[in-house]
Amino acid sequence: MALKFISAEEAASLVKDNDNVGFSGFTHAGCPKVVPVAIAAKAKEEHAKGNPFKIGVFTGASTGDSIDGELTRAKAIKMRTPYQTNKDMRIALNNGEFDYFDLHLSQIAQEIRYGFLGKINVAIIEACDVTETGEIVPTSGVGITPTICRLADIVIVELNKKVPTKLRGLHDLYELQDPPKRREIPIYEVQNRIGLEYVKVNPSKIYVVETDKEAEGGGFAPVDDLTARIGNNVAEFFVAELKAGRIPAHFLPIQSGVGNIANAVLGSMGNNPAIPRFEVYTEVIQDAVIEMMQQGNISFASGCSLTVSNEVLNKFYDDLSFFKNKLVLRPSEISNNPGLARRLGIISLNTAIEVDIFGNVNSTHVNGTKMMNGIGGSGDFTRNSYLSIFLTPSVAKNGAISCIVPKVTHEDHNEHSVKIVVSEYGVADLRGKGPRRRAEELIEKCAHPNYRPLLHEYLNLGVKGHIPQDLYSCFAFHHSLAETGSMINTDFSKYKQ
Ligand code: 0RQ
Repeated sequence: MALKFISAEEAASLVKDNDNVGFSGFTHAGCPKVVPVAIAAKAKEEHAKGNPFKIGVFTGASTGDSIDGELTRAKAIKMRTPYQTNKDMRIALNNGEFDYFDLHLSQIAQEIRYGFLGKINVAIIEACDVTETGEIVPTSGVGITPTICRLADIVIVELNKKVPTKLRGLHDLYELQDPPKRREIPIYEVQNRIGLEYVKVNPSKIYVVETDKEAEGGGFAPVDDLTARIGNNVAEFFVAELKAGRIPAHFLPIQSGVGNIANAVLGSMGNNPAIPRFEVYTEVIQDAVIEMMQQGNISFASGCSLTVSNEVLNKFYDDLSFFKNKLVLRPSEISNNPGLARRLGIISLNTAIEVDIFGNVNSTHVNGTKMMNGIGGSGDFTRNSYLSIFLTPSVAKNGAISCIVPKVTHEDHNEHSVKIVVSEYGVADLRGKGPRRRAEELIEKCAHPNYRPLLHEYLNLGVKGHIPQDLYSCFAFHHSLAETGSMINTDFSKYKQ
């Protein structure tokens, strides 16, 4: 069957008010770039005519500005799930302009299949190849592509000519069956392949829009003193764990979160000669992973996306023959699968907004109210990893905020799942310790020295019980920040004792 080629505007006209639209990709990687912009323009036109036009936006994770930024600014969103990092979208969702449903990234595809989130009407997929038989080869990110392609009535393929068709073979696309028919996922080693190189859909529902848009990868900040100190602390911790036999000599697969700190930690691991070559089983493959594969420090990487700068992406495309048997891209329900995290013995590395002295972590909400990005994959991995590690600078906003607090204002990962916390000052090992010993460890090893006396004062307020949490003053740090502009002015004597 001949494929139907249409313009981006014609594709946008296939999307109706109130539709639920699923987008390919994960972070900016693999996301469509021209059809969402055309949908945003259509929304503005409809609004100018006084007509309603808002869609549900379903993705693998965050996206590029062409989706989250453009659709937010066009006021074209009724509901968004599951993760975002866009500045305009963050402001809009915190203003309550649309419903934002944040959930673990491993779960989004199955929650769509279970029918919990409504019907997906249209799927918009960036591809490097599409055939008349309905084989669609994604680009640099997968996300929920197999599920939305299967369930949508219409599949709009953005065929991006900038991405080489020889990418075919990089992906391993596999969709889980739903209970009661689900079987185990036959991945026993990081490099195992279990699915297809493409998504297969009925060609009659495919429309193709040709594009040649560049990827939207912004790049990473160079490693600075702070991120280097955190990275070195992690690397030295790993060396000690190897020596103690708690990490096997051949090491275990690493999951590493997104951002500059995670990128710097991987770099420190690569620079430490006592850490052996290791594998990566993660969701986002960042610049450092690609560089370390070229240097031979990482032997294999499995992820959901190549969340790399454009410069690194182009190098990757140029050197595909080197990477093709060392890297695989999977859907998010496989890359983030809790069962696989347990089976493979993943070591998880994620960044926190704040950590409390008893070991609970806030990854999402500043002051318990303002959404930053979302939980992403941090919960998928933390709860199920061999060893869960959180990274955080000791302070934020030039020291006005301590990232180690008496009580987190929002709890994403609790004391039962968090094993290790690392700041630029050191490594707090929470394993096998009760609440009071955990608190002492976190204060002495991770808190900024300026905040240690205040945190000890809180711990020693004299509260009885297993966790000495003072319900009157547990948010005194945050009150002080709101009232004086800094947590350092906290005065516990103001509260009922
Ligand atoms: O503010 O942007 O104004 O400078 O928060 O903080 O230190 O630059 O760290 O970019 O790695 O983000 C948790 C948000 C950290 C991220 C979070 C302010 C700080 C700065 C950013 P500015 P940093 P990062 C894999 C795993 C959840 C999802 C996840 C995240 C800004 O890592 O979204 O882990 N994690 N996914 O100044 C007020 C505090 C603060 C604070 C930092 N205590 N109070 N502001 N900031 N601490 C990825 C995927 O799932 C796809």
